[in-house]
Amino acid sequence: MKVESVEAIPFSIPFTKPVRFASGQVEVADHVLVRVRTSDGVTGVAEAPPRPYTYGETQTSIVAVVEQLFAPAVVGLPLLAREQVRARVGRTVGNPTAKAALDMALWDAWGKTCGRPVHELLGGFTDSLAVSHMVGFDEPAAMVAEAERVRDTYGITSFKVKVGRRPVHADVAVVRALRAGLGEDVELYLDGNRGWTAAEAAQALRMLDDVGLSRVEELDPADDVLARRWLVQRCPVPYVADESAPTAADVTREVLGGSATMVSIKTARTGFTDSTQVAGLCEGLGVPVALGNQVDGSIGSACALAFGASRRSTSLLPAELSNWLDLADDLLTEPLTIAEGRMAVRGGPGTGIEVDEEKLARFRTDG
Ligand code: MUC
Ligand code: MG
Repeated sequence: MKVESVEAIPFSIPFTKPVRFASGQVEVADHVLVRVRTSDGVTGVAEAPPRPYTYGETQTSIVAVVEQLFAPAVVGLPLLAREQVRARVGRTVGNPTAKAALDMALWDAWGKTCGRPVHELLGGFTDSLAVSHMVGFDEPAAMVAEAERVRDTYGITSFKVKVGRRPVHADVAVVRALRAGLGEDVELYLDGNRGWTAAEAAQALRMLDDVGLSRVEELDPADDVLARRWLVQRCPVPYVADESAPTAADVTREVLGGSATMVSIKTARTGFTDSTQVAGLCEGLGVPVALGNQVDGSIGSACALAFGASRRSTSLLPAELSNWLDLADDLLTEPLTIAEGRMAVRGGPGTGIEVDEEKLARFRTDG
C-alpha cells in the first residue's frame, strides 16, 4: 500500500454571495483538488483554498508546490508513513494549505483502504457538530437579514461577525443590530482579521460591553506584540488566535506570550495530522479551541467536520462549517447538509465524500 501518484487539480466555482472581511474577500472558490492514488487503486481527496492575504499562497503556487516538490517527495512512500510524509514535505517552508490538503487526502485514502471513517480513526468522539455561520461585511440591515435567514433555514444559532472596519462605530452598530434582531438566545462573536489597532479594538469592546459576546478573534495584529498583549490582558472574553497561530509552534508562542487565550483550529491549514498536534497542545495547556473555517468549499468543510467530530475539545463549541452554503455548486456526488443547526459526519469510509467526475471535468480550469 504505497502512494502511487499525487495530483493537484485547479478548479473554480463562484460564490453566490462573496465573503468580505478586513484582510480580503472571497468571490470565487478558486481552490485546488489534491488527489492521491495508492498502489491498491484507492483514491483520497482534499482541497486547498488559496488565501494570499493570510498565507501567501495562490492557486498557481499550490499546484506548483504540490506537483514540483511534494509529489516527488512522497510518491513511493507507504500510505501510513505519515511522519515520513510530514518530514519530507516539511523541508519546504510555508505553503500550509497545500501541505494540509495532501495530508488529508492521504488520511482519506487510508480510511477508504480500511473501510473506516476518518473521524473514527482520529478519535471518534461524536457524530455531529453544532454549526456556526460567518457573517461577512455588508450594510447592517443586510447582515442582520442574512443571519436571520440562516437561522430560520438551517436552525443555526451561533454567528461569527466580521469586524475591523473604520470607523469602529460602524461595526459596533452592526453588532448591536444583530443582537437586537436575533435576540439573546444566539451566540455572537467577533473576528477582526487584524483590521483594528489595539486601541480601536479596546474602544469597540468597551462600547459592546453589554452585548454578551462569547469571544473575539484577531481584532488587531499579533505583530503589534506589546499592544496585543495589552489588549488581551483587558479583554473580558477569550481572545482567539487564528491567523497568528497556524502551527503548534505559533500557538505556543502566542499563548505563552500572552497574546491569545484561545485558539482556532483550521484543517485547511493544519490538515488532520497537525490539527491533532495543535488540539493536543491546547488540551495540555488548558486553552480552549474552536473549529474555524478558511472559507472552505464542500470538500474542505467535510474534512473540518470529520476532524471536529473526532475529539471532545473540538466539538464543545459550534464549528464554522457553513461557508459552502453560498457556493453556486460543488464537486460532490452527494451534497452536504445542515439540519437543526447541526452537521452530521458522513458515515462512509475516509472523509465520507466522493468527487463527481462530471462536475470536476466541468469546473477544473487546467484544460
Ligand atoms: C477567518 O476566520 O478569519 C477569513 C480570512 C481567513 O484567513 O480565514 C477566513 C475566516
Ligand atoms: Mg479568523
